[in-house]
Amino acid sequence: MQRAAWPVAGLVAGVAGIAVAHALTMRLTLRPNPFVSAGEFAADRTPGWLQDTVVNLLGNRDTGASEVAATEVIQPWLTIIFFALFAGICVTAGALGRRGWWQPVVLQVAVGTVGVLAMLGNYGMSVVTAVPVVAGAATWIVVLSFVLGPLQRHLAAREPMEKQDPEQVAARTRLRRRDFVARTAVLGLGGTWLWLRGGQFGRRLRHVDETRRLLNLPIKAKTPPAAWRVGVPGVGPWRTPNEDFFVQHTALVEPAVELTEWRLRIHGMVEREVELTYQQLIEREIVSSWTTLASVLNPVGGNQIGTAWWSGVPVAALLKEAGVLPGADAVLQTSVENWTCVTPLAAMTDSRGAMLAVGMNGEPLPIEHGYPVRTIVPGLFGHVSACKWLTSLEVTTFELAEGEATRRGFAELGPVKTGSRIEVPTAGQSLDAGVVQLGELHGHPAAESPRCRSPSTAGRG
Ligand SMILES: Nc1nc2c(c(=O)[nH]1)N[C@H]1C(S)=C(S)[C@@H](COP(=O)(O)O)O[C@H]1N2
Ligand SMILES: [Mo]
Repeated sequence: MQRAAWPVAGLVAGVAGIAVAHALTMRLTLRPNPFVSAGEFAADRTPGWLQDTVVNLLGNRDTGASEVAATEVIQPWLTIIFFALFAGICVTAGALGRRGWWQPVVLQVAVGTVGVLAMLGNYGMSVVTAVPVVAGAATWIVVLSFVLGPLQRHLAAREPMEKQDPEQVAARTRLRRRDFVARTAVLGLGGTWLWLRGGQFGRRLRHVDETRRLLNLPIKAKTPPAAWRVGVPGVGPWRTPNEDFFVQHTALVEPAVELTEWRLRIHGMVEREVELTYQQLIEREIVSSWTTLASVLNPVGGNQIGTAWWSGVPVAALLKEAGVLPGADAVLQTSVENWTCVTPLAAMTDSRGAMLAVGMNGEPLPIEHGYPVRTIVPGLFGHVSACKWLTSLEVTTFELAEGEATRRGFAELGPVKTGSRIEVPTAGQSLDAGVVQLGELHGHPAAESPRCRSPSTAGRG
C-alpha cells in the first residue's frame, strides 16, 4: 500500500476531531471554535514588538496600528497559522502510526492537553469550555486508530507473507486496501459534513437566548430582607442567585422555545378553553414573591433547594377565566417536551400564590429554569408542581390523571415536609469534639396539614 495512506489517515482523523469540537462548541453556544480561541489566546500573549512587526508585514501600514488594532490584524492570521500547524500535527500523527499504535496517541494526548489548557486559560476555569476540545481530541484519537487499522495489519502481515502464495498475498492486500479506502471515505465525508453543518447547531438556542436577554418584562429584582443573616459562618445567601440555583429535569437537551411559537392551553374540565400567546399572558397582572423551591430528592444538607424572587401571572386568575367545572380536583401540567405532573387544584387556586412564572430574581426566566414560562407553587415539591417550559394546563381529577410523578411512586400531593437546608457543617466534614454550631436556611415552616397553606419562605438560624 502507498506510503501516502498514513498522512491521509492522519488528516481524515484531524478533520473528524475538529468537526466534533466545532459542532459541540456551537451546540453549547460557546465561542466560535477552538482555533479562533487559540488564535486569540496567542494574540493576547504576543509581545508588542512582534505584533508591530507582524502588523507592518501583513497589515495596512498607513493606519499606524494601536495595540487593539494590532491584535485584530494578527488574529485571523494566527487562526490560519494554527490550522496549518494542526494539519501538520495531524499528518505527523498519521505517519507515526507506522511505528506502533501508541506513538500517535502520545502526540495526540499532548496536543489535546495544550488545547484544553489554552481554552481554560483564555476563558477562566469553566469546565464546559473545555468539553468540545476534550471530545474533539478523543474523536481524533479513536478515528485515527480506526483508519490506521488496515494499514497496521498490512504492515504486521508483511514479513511472514513473503513465504506465502503471492496470489493470496495480493488478495489480502486488496481487501485491506478496500477496507482502508472505505474507512477513509466514510469518516472523511462524515467529518467534512459535520464540520460544514456544525455552524447550524445551537443556532436556535442562541437566538432564543438572545431574545430572552432582550426581553423587557415589567418585573424588578428585590433585595433580600435585611434580617436574613443567621450569623453562622459558611451559610450561603438567603436568595439563591440564578446561576447557582439547582437545575433538575429529565430533558437531555433543554427545549429552546421561541416566544412567537409558544402557546398556553387551559382545557379539560373547564367551561371554556383558553389559549394564550406569551404577549397575552404577560399583559395580565404580574405578581412577585419570595418562594423556596425544593426537590423531593434533596438530601439533608443537599443543595436541591433554593429561594428566588419569582414574578408571574397568578394561576388562580387564569383558571377563573377558564371556569373550572365542579368535580375537578387536579391539574395535569404538560411541558413543551412532554414532561407531565399532576398538581392539586386547590394548591393552584388557594391564597398561597401559585403562579406561572416568567421572571426569576428580576430577570427573564433562564432557559434551564423553564423559559419562557414555568409553574411555581409555594409549599409543593418541584416534581408535582414546578413544570418548566409549560405549555398546557388540563383541569382534571386525580383519578383520571396519571402523571409521571404518581407513576414513579412519590407522594401524590407532594406537600413539602418541614425541612431545611443545613449548610454548616457540610456532609463528611470532620469536627472537633465540643460545641458545634449548625447553620441552616430555606426552612419550610408550614406542613402540619397535607396541603400546606402558607408560602414556603423562611430564613432561620
Ligand atoms: N419540564 C420539566 N419540568 C420540571 C422537571 C422536568 O424534568 N421537566 N423537573 C421537576 C423537578 S423534579 C424539580 S425539583 C424542579 C426543579 O426546578 P429547577 O430546575 O428550576 O430548580 O422542576 C420540575 N419541573
Ligand atoms: Mo425534583
